[in-house]
Amino acid sequence: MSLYTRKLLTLALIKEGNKVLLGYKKRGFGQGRWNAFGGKVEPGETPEEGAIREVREEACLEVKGGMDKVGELEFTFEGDTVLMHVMVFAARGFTGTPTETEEMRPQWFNLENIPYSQMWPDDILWYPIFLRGGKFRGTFHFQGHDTILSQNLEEVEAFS
Ligand code: 6OG
Repeated sequence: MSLYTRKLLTLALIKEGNKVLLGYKKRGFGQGRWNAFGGKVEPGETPEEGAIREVREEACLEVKGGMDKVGELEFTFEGDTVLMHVMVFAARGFTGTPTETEEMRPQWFNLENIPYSQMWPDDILWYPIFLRGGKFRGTFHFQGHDTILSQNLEEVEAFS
């Protein structure tokens, strides 16, 4: 029996050529950090549908051609019974121009210039796997929002 309450969330990665699109989170969880787009999966939608909706709501882009699942992450925080189960997707394509919303300020970053010091501390560990086309599964246990107390990260061939 798990003592954790699981919450299903998404993270949508948008890469084009040698750039990735990140959003500066203006409010809510992870405020003040650059992150991919995402949020809670709503009742009646699949995680992929949720990720596509979040890209629309937070970056004003329309995903085209669907998304590939590239990662599964689980986050827990010392003293907190919530387990965040984050499904990570990569858009196959998109249309539109990234536009600032109430929640996010989107900006393209060159792959050599990803602002890891202003991102969640787990990102620097798994982005390299994603950027070379790999898939990954990871668990991270945090103290506060800045310190990873324990972690496990593996590259996987596929998700079962
Ligand atoms: P809203 O509360 O905005 O959804 N998220 C994380 N992303 C990264 N890269 N690292 C973490 O390490 C994260 N924890 C949560 C999932 C929160 C958004 O933040 C992501 C969601 O996309 C702890 O609805």
